[in-house]
Amino acid sequence: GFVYAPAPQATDVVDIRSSYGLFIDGEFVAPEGDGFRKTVNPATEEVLAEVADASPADVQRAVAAARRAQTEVWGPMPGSERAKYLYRIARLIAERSRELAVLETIDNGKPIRESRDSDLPLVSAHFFYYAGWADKLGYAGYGPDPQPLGVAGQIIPWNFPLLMAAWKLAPALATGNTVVLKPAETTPLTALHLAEIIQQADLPPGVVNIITGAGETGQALVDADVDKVAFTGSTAVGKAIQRSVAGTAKSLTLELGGKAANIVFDDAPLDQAIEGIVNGIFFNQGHVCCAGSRLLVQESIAEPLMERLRTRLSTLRLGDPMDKNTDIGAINSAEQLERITALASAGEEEGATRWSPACDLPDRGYWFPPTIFSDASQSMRIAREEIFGPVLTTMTFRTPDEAVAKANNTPYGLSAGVWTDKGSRILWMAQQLKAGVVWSNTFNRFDPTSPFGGYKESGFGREGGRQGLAPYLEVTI
Ligand code: TXE
Repeated sequence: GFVYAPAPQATDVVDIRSSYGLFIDGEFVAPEGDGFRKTVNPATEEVLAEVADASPADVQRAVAAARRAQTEVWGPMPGSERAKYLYRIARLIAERSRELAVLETIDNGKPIRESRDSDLPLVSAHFFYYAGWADKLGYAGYGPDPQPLGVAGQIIPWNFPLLMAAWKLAPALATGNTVVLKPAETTPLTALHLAEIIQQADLPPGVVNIITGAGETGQALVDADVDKVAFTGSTAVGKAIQRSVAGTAKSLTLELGGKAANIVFDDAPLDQAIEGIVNGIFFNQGHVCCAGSRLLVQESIAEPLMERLRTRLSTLRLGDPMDKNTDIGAINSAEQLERITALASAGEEEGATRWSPACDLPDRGYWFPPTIFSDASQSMRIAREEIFGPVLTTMTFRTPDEAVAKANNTPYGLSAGVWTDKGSRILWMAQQLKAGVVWSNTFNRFDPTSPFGGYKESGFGREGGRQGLAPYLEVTI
């Protein structure tokens, strides 16, 4: 059954300030325009803090600081020295991981078990990994180290706030670029506490600048004097950014939406597959760009598999994200809840069968129950559009060819999952699937050594691994 208890503010673990300025040139400063916006705990709707709204003039101040730091300090610095700073940041994040996990959970709504056991370990691992590259960029032996691009403007979403900051910052800094980073307006707090860590690590002023605000601030950053724009977010905004940088010399990488197929063959290890399906779509309330949001099941096992899946869903606990037993936390914002609700209603209207386990949703906060659609067809909106919530759309297939055709029948191409006992089939499927990541007999597994990124409208460029260095260098290695 489902349990719920009101979320405590947990101020004994993390010291949340009532107001946050912009982190520019190594200091927290007031915004020029005097604008602030509130960030709330989505599980309680309580206001956590007010956060500065950076105006275009603030953005320019941050970019100028980054430019100076890049040309005078960070660019000329030997990679071995840059590595020391990155190792220091990695260690400080690991030391302060409890505080950061709690802060992430109360600003984002994700279960503490996930922020503690998944987000935070991956955040420090990412800095450790790229610290190791900083002094090895000339390894190919063709001469001096490849040069950085210069100043990077980075814009990130709200689903993995600190992890996305790490994915953006670590490779940019390791390669000698400086950064102006804008977190999402509903989840700015962990990036601002990371700014404190950056101060604590004595990073030279201006190497990392963190400016808060909404879409207008992001747009001002894209239009500013930056050499590179790196964006993770919606496909619509990604395309708008692509139009903005067209006709400039700015380099661009985009990590956008997804509609991943999780494909289960009749010879799959079923216990494992059930866990993989649940993890694939309900991890982080389904606010995951690579979520396994389309379940493709081989027809012969569809009925028993759905039966087991429903039984498993009935054991998931939705409620207080700070409770260590919670599996499904809060939806990040009222806007996102509206989007999910509208798409789920469209699924019903288009004739799919909707099912959720019996569950009482808390009175306050933003919540959506784990939901499965069966009898869905490829033309329905729930099979085509990214829902970005705890909603699984199920379809069936008979042959491997049909599974591939259905899996690839989407404008997206970020990830896919294949569940089967046959190694040869896994390899064949991995060749056929048009997706940046193909998991076999697992899902949502991340490691800083593996490149991640999309085909088609899921974007371009890779983050993670050696490939994640290339988008920040003039000459790729
Ligand atoms: O995204 P936005 P939203 C998808 C998901 C979700 C939908 C909408 O389907 O339902 O997008 O989410 C900044 N110029 N994903 O509206 O607006 C914004 O401030 C520059 C998938 O929250 O794309 C934030 O920092 N920047 C995705 C960031 O872009 C702009 C993760 C992302 O917000 C801007 C998030 C502009 N014109 C949503 N407008 C994934 N791939 O993981 C907004 N921003």
